[in-house]
Amino acid sequence: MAYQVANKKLREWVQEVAEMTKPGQVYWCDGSKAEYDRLMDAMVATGAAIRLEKRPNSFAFFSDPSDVARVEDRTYISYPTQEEAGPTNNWVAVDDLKKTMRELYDGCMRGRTMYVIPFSMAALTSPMAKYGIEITDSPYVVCNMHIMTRVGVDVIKALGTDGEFIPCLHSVGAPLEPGQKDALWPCAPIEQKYISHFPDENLIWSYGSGYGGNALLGKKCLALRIASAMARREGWMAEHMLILRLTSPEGKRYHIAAAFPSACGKTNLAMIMPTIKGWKAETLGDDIAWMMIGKDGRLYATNPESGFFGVAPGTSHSSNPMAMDTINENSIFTNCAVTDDGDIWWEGIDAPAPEHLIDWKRRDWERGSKELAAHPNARFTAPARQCPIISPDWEKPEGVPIDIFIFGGRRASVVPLVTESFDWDHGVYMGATAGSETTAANIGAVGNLRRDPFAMTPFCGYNMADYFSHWFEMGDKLGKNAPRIFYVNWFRKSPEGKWLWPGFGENSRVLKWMCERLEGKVQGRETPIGILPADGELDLTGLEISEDYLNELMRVDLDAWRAELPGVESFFAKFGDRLPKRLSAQLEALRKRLA
Ligand code: SAT
Ligand code: MN
Repeated sequence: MAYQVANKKLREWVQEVAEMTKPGQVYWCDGSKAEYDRLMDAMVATGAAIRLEKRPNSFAFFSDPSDVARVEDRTYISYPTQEEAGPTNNWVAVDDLKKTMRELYDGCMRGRTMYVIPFSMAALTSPMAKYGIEITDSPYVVCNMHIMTRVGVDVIKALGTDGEFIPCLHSVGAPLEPGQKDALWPCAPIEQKYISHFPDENLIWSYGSGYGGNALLGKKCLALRIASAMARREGWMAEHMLILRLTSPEGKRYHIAAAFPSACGKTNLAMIMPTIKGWKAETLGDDIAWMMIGKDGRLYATNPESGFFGVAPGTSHSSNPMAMDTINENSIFTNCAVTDDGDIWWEGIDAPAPEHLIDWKRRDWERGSKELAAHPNARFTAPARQCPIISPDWEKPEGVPIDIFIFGGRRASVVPLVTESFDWDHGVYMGATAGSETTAANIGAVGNLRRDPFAMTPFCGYNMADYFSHWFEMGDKLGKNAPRIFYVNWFRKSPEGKWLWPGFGENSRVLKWMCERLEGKVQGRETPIGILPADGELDLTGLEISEDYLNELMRVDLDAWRAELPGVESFFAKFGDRLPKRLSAQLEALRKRLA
């Protein structure tokens, strides 16, 4: 151990895990650059990583083709009873799941180094900070955690002798026999993968996957699943939301938190470059928001992460220039293609495909090949501070006061460009019924509509019905200080299948309308589904968009909305008696408005 650990519980837990997993050695991480460099050098030496000549201190990794995304089927929320996990989560009783996993963990780190990573989610000095300790046998995970969280001895110091930490145990599940050659991306077969959460104990056990949210346990596991359960107990919120600051030409600031399912453009919106004159945007977070009611009664948000783990394909100087500038250096690229001159490439990046690439399966790839060079869920890991428009306040301990919540998803039809809720309860209904067509971020069929309440389906650490109640309770506590709630759909298509809305920076036009709603500058138009922009209210200066497209974007198709009601009803029915009455009341009110 390179430093003293005064926390007895931590020392005991690490020892207990080492006895179970039987690693070759135990290494306590200090979060230093030297540590990062050493681990990367070692991974380059084995061939697990490729150093990218074109990007200083940046590396490419390729996962096993069976280990490319979060595995929702293998993700468990474990309580003594299934009722506590609710109908949207996979559940196995605590004792059974622990028994199964203990057998897997037994000796699983043989021949490997067991790394102990002390990390903080949110700035160490933030009243919202939570400290975690991740134990992992993956040096790739250590390096990613260096970027995505605040790793360091300061956490050990802050824990003192008896401070609370969230134990996060991770193993790739691939023990090495003496003399056995290691895989370039070790992992376990799918049926042995378990991403398990024990919210009653604030405990995370992950086994068998080295990829993203399965393995970087500070992210979805801690900052959403465990944190959402803590937040409910403690009266705050842990949400799957980006945070952004918009400043009007008059200098007025608006803070927006927006929830979309994975791979629906959250990172793009978080780094938006407004196309409307005089409006400026700053990024505070792209994936997760922790929010607490401040002394003034408003809701304050902080981003618990310190990096971006963004979807690479489709990211370009036109879709997201700020992300492109963020990943120039000190970045990790996973499942992207690599060029002959040592740069990365993916489908939808600015440059046309070069003649030759190494694809994400480490094979030679030739221009014109029918196969994708980068995996659709290929990712970059980059430090948030490298984002050119990162807000100077992104690490402010108390966070920023939220004015606007946005929900949304990918819908080719039915849902208009933007709708404001009539009030908080209606907004909670909008969040609870949010739906999206599925993407590559989750393993499963792409393109099916699934209800994804608050974009939290894969991330809610307790019964979703109780989570809905928690939203109502937070609204009651916030009262007149509650953020206003909007629903957007950037993805509506024409009958011919063309995008109706240009999206990206042009989305600032929609954000501006929201801010003007807050100021009472625009009246909007009341419809049965909520308040839409009245004619002429959306600032379209300098945008070429046909009247037809605009009408279709703003069209409230009453028949289509009526046709959605039975689906919502059966979705709500899943929650039985636990569904808050206020939510069924919203459904009935909508049904009446549509009649
Ligand atoms: O792999 S992660 O869960 O971290 C990314 C995502 O799906 O949003
Ligand atoms: Mn996400």
